Amino acid sequence: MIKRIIDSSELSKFKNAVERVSRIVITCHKKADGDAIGSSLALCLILRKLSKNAIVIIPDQLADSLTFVTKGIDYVTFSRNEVMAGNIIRNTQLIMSLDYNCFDRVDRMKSCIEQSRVPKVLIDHHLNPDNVFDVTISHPEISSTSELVYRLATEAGWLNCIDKQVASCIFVGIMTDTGNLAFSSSYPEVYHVMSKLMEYGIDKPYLYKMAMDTVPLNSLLLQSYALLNKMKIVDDKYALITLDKSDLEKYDYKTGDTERLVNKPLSVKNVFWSTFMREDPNCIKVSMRSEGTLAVDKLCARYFNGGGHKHAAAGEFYGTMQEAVDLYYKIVEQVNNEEHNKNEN
Ligand SMILES: [Mn+2]
Repeated sequence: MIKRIIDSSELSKFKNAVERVSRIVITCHKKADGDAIGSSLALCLILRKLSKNAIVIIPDQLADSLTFVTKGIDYVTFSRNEVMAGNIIRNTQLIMSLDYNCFDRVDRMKSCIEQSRVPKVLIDHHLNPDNVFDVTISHPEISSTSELVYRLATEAGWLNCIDKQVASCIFVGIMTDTGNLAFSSSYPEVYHVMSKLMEYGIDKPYLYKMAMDTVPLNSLLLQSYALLNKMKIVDDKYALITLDKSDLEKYDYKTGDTERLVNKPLSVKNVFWSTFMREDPNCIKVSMRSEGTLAVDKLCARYFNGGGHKHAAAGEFYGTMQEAVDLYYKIVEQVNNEEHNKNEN
């Protein structure tokens, strides 16, 4: 039995908001990951079963590696058709925000959404959601937004709207956000949810292969190059990988090609903090992963205008790669001091 977690007043506000409208726009964060696209499409399909005119609008181009999730499901990419997407947002009656906690995360779609006067619903598992939503279903303790959509459908009495396609989208979202149930974010109930999803006859080996174990050749080569030539292990405990513009060009980098690269150094014995810096067109993109007590969301918030989860976070740095690396070593010093103090106490 899966425990009910959604606050009953938020749940009834959510159901009322849905019942009152026919046109619904579902949005997720830029550079959608498996959870963002999986949860958004799953909820969209559920709402369509409820005879709603629902559509997913993602801020920017979906990574090639995730297009398998969208097979047979229509959605709109804002950056590819701003006029049409803008019109849909202007004409919708309800906007849902999935897998992000503030409108800064939707890129150029932000102003469109902010200008809209229709009710806004948040369904998310990131800490500290902005206080701008009419309905806030925020559960940082839940593994993924996809799991939250499953629970929401269950608690709203919409279980009959879940079919194999919906279950597959949710399954992919949970799988990608929990490292296939390996991370600390997968507590016992996630397994219950996964087993329920399997009852819909999903093709688990296929979804695993596509979501967790398929990369384009250039991505494999870029990541191999990064590990071989651009990774530094600091004090046997921390790892830093940097890729600058010329590295990315050499390997014909496309969005998604460095997916999960930041996790790889953690497989080295004793390494419990991994940082990856990538020179994007307008900033240095910073990703961090950790194990144990080190909270990288705090580091990303404090130093890199970012955030995320305790063990998986990201941010941005405005300056040169060298300046970002210099800042990294200052943070290392500070983390070292904190580790030292902890050991003394
Ligand atoms: Mn997520």
